[in-house]
Amino acid sequence: MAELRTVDRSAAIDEVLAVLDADGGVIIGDLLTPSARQAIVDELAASLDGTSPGSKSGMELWERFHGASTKRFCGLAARSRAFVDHALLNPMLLALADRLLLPNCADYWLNTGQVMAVGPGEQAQYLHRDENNWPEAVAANREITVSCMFALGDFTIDNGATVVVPGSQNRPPGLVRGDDPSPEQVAYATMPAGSGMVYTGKVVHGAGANTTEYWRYGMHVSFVVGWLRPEEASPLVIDRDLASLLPERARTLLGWSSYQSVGGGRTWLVDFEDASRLFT
Ligand SMILES: O=C(O)CCC(=O)C(=O)O
Repeated sequence: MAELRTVDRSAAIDEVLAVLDADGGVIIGDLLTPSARQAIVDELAASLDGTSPGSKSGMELWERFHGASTKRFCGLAARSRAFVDHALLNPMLLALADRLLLPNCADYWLNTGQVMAVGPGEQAQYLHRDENNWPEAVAANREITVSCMFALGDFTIDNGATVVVPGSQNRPPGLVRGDDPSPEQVAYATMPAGSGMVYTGKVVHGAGANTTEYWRYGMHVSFVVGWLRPEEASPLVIDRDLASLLPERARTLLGWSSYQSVGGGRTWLVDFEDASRLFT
């Protein structure tokens, strides 16, 4: 049983990528400043209070995946401007996404921004790989998605810190829906509030069990290559009026611009025009 390695927010991108490459996940200390973290917590407080635990999909697998005692909600850009400024546009996270995803696409966009608050007594989530959302697109040696778990509160082994299987990112592509690693094979994303754990779409991971009486407050942000459909339909939630108030890069990440593929066609157009023209 080990803890994932932590690097400083001021570390060089190559150093962060080297740990990510070796372990499949890397903790970045102080990825959010204390005031940014507090602003996100404050702006999401009403949503957290108003969300009941568990999934209401009626789909057995999805409900097990989401957990009966875990609170989840999306649409974070509509709920919190601090989320946009400090998480969606986080310079370190975007720099890592540039390096991991841009070799495989002309641009990427938000896959989902999601609160994942693991409640007291929650069981461990089954281990999985995020890239399996898009089985048709999975290929060895190609990253299609990258994620960050922001710790909005402290993450400990006891309260459900994310479990990662370092090295599993190098296994051949394939569906993982539950894995049975030995205790020596897993590492935990134990981290103080304000840190973020960046992980690749290939690494096997999942939320740990929460054996405490406290909530583990996490916020997941992931990006996916621009030629794939994201998990969350952001432009259907962040409407045009709200999008018009956001920085241009945030609008693009949220789906309010079009995609020009490398050497191919343009997609996600509005009457043949780039969707970003809606704001000029
Ligand atoms: O909450 C966590 O620590 C991880 C959750 C996760 O991997 C997921 O729901 O996709």
